[in-house]
Amino acid sequence: MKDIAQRFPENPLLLPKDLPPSRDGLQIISLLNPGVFRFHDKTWLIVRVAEGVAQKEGVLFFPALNSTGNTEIIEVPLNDPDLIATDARVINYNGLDYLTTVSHLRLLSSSDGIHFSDDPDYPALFGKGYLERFGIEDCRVTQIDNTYHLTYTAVSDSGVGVSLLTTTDWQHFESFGMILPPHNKDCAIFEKKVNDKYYCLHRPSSKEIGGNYIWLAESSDTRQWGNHQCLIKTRPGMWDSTRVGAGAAPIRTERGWLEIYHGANAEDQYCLGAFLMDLNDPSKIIGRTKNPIMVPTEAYELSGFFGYVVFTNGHIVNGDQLTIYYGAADEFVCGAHFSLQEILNLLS
Ligand code: MAN
Repeated sequence: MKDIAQRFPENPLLLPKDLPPSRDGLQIISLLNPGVFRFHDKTWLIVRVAEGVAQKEGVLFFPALNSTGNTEIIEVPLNDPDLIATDARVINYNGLDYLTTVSHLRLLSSSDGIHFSDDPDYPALFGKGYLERFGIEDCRVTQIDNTYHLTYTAVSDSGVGVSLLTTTDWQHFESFGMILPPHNKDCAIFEKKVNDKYYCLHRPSSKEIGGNYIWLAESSDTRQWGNHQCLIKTRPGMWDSTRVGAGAAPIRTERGWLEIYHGANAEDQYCLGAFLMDLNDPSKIIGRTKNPIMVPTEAYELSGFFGYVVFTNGHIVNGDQLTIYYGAADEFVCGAHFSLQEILNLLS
């Protein structure tokens, strides 16, 4: 299927081999799903680094942080009847869920938005405490005045939730703990208040009644969220039939708040679409794209750690040009340009 993304010819911008692992005994399996922001006249990525353990025949190794914050390596024979390992991303052992990789977040910067490098002055962020035992993932960055708000997925055996950090200098961080408890992820805070209230999009999930839908919430301080409303649902028979989740902070346009979101179908194929919220009342949806604006088509999107995936949670806006950074095949970091006008014209 043809889409309207203009992919960078330099893609993939980052591959797992481009960075060193955080410690001996681990290997980087994927670099993916970066949050994006401008700081000191540069474009920065806060990249999810997913690390795993080199596998040996007949045995499955997987990492988890222990109570002191160090990585522990768990070993299970592949023929163990209590092991279910059919998804590259998650396993179930003895009735409990684990991840095959543990993620942390690394800061990389670039003057041209294409070539990114790390800087020892800006250290990586690792999961802390029992709610981040299986790592931290998929950080969205929202700048409100001089403060950057980081909403990220905190993963542990207690569940998957959204936690908040703030910073002004990217060297010192203040933690506000888990702001949206399990099961919840894909939280993007709006960059401007609407009618004197902060807003965020988030994605709770329900296994019984309900589904994987995008919700809206309000707050007076970005920490305590209330008045939750269900905004965007999955659409049966379409590319976003099984799950939908917000990308980065909504983009303020003349016509409304434009949100780029991901949608997946029953085959776990991830595409991108867009919807538009009313400028003065974001709970009113005034348009949604019928077809995806981006579909996995390139080799680096079709095969990798988890193929047929394009997933974004970070972008830069410059006039009509929207530059998204995205995770391709859950393994690589890539970039693509869009015209905002072209996306707005596809809403119905
Ligand atoms: C899903 C996938 C994984 C991720 C877990 C926990 O299984 O998105 O990549 O690690 O959720 O968030």
